[in-house]
Amino acid sequence: MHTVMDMPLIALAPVPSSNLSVARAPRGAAQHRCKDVLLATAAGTEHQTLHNQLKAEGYQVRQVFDGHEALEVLMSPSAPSIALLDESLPGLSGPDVVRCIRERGTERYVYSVLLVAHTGREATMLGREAGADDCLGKPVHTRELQLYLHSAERIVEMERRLAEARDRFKTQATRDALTGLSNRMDIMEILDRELGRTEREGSALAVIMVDLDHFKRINDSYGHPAGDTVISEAARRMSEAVRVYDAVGRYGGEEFIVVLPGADLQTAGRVAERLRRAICERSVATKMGALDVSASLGVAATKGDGLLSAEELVKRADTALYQAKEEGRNRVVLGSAIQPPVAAMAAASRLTEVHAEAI
Ligand code: GH3
Ligand code: MG
Ligand code: MG
Repeated sequence: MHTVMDMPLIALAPVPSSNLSVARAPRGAAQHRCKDVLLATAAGTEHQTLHNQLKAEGYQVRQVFDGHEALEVLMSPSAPSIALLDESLPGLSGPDVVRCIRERGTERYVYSVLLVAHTGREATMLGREAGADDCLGKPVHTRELQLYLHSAERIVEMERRLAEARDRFKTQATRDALTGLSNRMDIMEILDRELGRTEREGSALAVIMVDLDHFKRINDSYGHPAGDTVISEAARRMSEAVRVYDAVGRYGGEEFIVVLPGADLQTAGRVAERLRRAICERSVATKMGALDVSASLGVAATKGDGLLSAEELVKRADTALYQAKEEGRNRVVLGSAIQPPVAAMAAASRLTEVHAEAI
């Protein structure tokens, strides 16, 4: 149990009644968050006193004595969210450090307070012009510092919550809730982006459309929840079977689309066969028992010559998929083999041979 004498002096400083609400510590997550602050002062100034005050306030202090070092810390991904910067730092001045981080942009917002010799209008305006959030007069007054830090924490906490909400909305807008894969809009955006790159670089790109076979029967016989389990497991198996730079998305229902940057038709055909096997090689464990599942896949590719749009590529892959269904399901059909039926058969048998040795 602490006695009044054990408490840091900082907590005993008088608070003007009009400032009471400002002085209150921020509520909620901010209180549990690791409090991290950058203290950048010239060596020999009141740095030790400030350091001690910040420690007493519960901050983890990163201390530097040079403007360039301060900039380096603030530009790093693990930068503290609050920075106290002396206006006259060696190397790079406090205002210059702030100007740099505002111009370059930091991963997260850095609330910056300049420690200034004169708090007159001129100095404050210069600080704000550089992008500082506040200016604090030297020598730093204990209680004043405490109040500035609380303001900083409120802003930092608000920014953290906004970033969290933005990430949550982004996930909801781009992910499919059942499988965690990219949703249709997101995978089509990925395809568009990759197609653009393909055309710039003159490289190949392939698309595979995947549709689970007789899926309605699974739903009808074992119920929708069991069907959901099968869809999720098929998604997981496909994700595991592709390279990190390939993208798998849920196109809708029990249909998926896979985007393979750099893959030509033959390569994509081999990947499709690997996916087919990954989906059907083991039954899927559901609450209704182990269920067998298979899929039909259609493949289309472009050489990066700009002749095919994303929609045309998908359409070609879809037509190939339709053909796979027609031919009896649980198989891969290559899109380019579609037009002349004889060539289609030749390609399909070629594919089976290639797979036997390559997969
Ligand atoms: P085919 O081999 O020709 O593809 O036959 P199919 O039965 O798979 O094709 P169809 O398109 O007739 O049926 C797809 C079924 O997928 C119908 C629909 O109820 C079901 N489905 C779509 N979305 C979901 C989902 O999110 N969960 C579950 N459990 N079923 C879904
Ligand atoms: Mg189906
Ligand atoms: Mg379908």
